[in-house]
Amino acid sequence: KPVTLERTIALIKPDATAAGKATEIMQKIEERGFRIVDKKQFTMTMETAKEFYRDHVGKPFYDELTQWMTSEPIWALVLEKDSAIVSWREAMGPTNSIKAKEIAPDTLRALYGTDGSKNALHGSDSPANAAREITLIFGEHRALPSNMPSRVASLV
Ligand code: DGI
Repeated sequence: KPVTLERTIALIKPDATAAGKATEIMQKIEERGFRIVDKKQFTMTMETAKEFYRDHVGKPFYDELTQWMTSEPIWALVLEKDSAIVSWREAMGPTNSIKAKEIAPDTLRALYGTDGSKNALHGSDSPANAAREITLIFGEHRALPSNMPSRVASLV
């Protein structure tokens, strides 16, 4: 089956960032075959958090999630790899870090996550959301892999 070079976004959330784990996590990301195309540490504004998590408006955990994600510095990374979107979600493991520790102990949420809501890492869940999230945090120029014709054309 042919593979496609993709980009996705990873966020190292407040729990893992405050615990001083960002550098170690970036090493593990590279060990797992991802190229870190760009990275930055910043504190997310509530305006950005509301756009980032717009698919979750109205869910019971939405207010707690957006408050937490804007409360402390985080890291954002643009990751590139063949099938990066699915591959990064597999590397993170289950959403609930307690469950991850039980059923997928070698995943990054098992290793670095706190609980069912504070789970150390974010990864985009679809190509459309990967492009939307990268554009929101880094700008449109980071959204597409460097080998894509549309990007090459835009640089001519
Ligand atoms: O794509 P994921 O991050 O794995 O999960 P998601 O997009 O469904 O949810 C976004 C984040 O919201 C997730 O990383 C942690 C939090 N969350 C998701 N489901 C629940 C939750 N938090 C609580 N407290 N309870 C939930 O059921």
